[in-house]
Amino acid sequence: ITLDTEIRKAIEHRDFELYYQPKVNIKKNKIIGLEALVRWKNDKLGFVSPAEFIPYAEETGLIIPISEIILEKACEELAVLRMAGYSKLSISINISSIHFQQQNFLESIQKTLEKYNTSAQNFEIEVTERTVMNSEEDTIRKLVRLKQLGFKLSIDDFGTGYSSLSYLVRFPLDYLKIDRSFIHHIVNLDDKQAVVDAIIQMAHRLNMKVIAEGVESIQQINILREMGCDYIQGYYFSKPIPMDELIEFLQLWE
Ligand code: G
Ligand code: G
Ligand code: NA
Ligand code: MN
Repeated sequence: ITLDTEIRKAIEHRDFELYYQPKVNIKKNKIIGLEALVRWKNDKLGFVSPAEFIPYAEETGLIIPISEIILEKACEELAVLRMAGYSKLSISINISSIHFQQQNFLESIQKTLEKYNTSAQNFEIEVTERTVMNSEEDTIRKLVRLKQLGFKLSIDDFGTGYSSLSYLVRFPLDYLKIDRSFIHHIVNLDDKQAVVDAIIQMAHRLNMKVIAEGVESIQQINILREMGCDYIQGYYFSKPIPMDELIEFLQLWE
């Protein structure tokens, strides 16, 4: 009950923030984009993890106004990033399956882009396996439309759901993100290594670029580089941080 009251207040006050985590091209040692991750700090509850409040927001439908706030803040902070001189970096947004399945999902997203006078080329959309497993026709239609608008598309947390690569080939996806549970043991466990290697090779055959999530050590990077993984995301480079800190991070990186 407290959570419900507090979330509604937070929506009213647009009290959600975005933190950003860089994605690094390991062949070129270059930052190519940022993933936006929502953060909520509440007076009474402290930092509430999105792992906690997003599922609740999905159950109650509050995810719709929250998603709206997230997208608007991403547009506002994209302008900050561009002002700081970073003209090419894209921002990835995680889209909840509940939001994705809304009938007016495409219209609402386009309206927000127009409101901020920005284009889809600046953004990537991350959907989970769970999202694309629902109602195939509608999913394909929406993903194709998002691609036509200019968004890049990622399948997130790959390996944790029920999809297979042969299934994914029907969707117009640009990136496959290998879930961090596979990356975690990649240094010690040969079977994890074999799975990650196989995912990378198959994704490449299907013309997708591969992003490894949750990378925390140089040993993991070396193995992933050898396997031909394209991009890395994880604490090894940076935790998710607010946009002002991220801009400082980018300046130090160069
Ligand atoms: O960033 P963190 O590890 O705390 O995120 C926990 C979970 O919340 C992850 O599954 C992540 O995908 C999800 N999450 C984080 N930010 C967002 C967001 O902006 N939108 C949605 N739909 N999910 C998010
Ligand atoms: O579900 P999704 O992949 O969007 O969730 C991303 C979450 O993973 C973020 O909340 C972020 O805080 C977390 N994360 C990012 N990098 C690392 C990492 O290197 N290690 C761990 N354990 N978590 C990470
Ligand atoms: Na994600
Ligand atoms: Mn993920």
